[in-house]
Amino acid sequence: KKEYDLIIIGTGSVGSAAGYYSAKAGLKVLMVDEFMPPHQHGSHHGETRIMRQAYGEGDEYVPMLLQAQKLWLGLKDYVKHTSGIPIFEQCGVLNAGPSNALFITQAIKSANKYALEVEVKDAKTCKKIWPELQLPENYSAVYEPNAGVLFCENIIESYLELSKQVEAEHAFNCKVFAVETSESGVQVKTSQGDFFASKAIVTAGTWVREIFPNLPITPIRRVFAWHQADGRFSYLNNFPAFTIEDEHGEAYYGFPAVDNALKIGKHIEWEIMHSREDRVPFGSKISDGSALLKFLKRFLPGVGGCLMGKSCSYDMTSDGHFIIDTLDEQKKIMLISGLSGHGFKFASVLGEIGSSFARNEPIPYDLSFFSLKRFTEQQKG
Ligand code: PYC
Repeated sequence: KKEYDLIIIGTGSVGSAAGYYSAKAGLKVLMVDEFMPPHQHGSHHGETRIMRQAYGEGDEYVPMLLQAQKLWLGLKDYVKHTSGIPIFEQCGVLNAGPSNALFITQAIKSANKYALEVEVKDAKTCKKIWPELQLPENYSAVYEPNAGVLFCENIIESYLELSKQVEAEHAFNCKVFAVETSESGVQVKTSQGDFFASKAIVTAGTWVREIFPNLPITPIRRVFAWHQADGRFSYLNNFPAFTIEDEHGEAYYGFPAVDNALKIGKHIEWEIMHSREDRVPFGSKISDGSALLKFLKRFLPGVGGCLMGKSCSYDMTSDGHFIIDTLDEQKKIMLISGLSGHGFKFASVLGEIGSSFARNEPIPYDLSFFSLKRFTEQQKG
């Protein structure tokens, strides 16, 4: 019988961190993934992600974000002495939108509540600092100088390498069919046989409902693309990563150009995937390029043509907030999913939370906001 203290189902962003932190803390860990991580089948590919703390999605996230950034800096420092690959670039992040928009007002509120270092700027001031960016007069921006860009595949590779050093086991290209609890623990049925553990953490994203069909998580397809952009858009010219929400609530995000290519994407749009075949490549739909071009023409007119794009997927909840909760009465299975397209920046701290759960240690955050219960309460209400 193959027995562990902890089995992790889904070794992407959160799973790779959870595996490392748990094995480092002394647990016997098995990390499982259907593919060979890092890979392009979920939500963790595409080179870069934004790290920001003044959080337009709600101040409930900020205590976790503070710890996440500490962990990223720790990982960056550690990797500097080993593989040397980039982990985090502190290039600053600009969040912009109509001055009265919820995202901006919540970002400012969260910054005030947690005394985060931010600079609130009007459109005119932004134009002076970043003339490449055209913000309408009625827009405001929250600039976070300590925020920046995370290198997602590099991070997963680093966590995987570190997890091996602390003797976590890997079962990759291994499909999970079922996760069941019993008095003695958890049984995970897979294409490589059955595994047993005291606890399990489910960090599968897009297709998690193939294992737990009743979860309130919807897979949606999203796209992002790299466009031609010269040195004015480089972080070497002080050009930041950004999120911009327009007056219709449509949100876009982007990164400073690297090697004359600027990556942008349109955030949430409910392009629901009913099966894996629905995750068609970038360019398969007219809207893939047209939405991005419309955005660029209006806000970043100096950016040029599309060089390359990719599709990805979000594990969406109906309110766009994460699910961090236990799945069973015995509290042996923790679910960290429904990250709804804004989760990568939390991977480090969510991994640490998973590790605390696995070790029966107290979790130092109020996770009630992220409970599964909220969906049943919504239905009753
Ligand atoms: O949370 O900053 C973010 C983000 C960027 C793209 C998708 N989510």
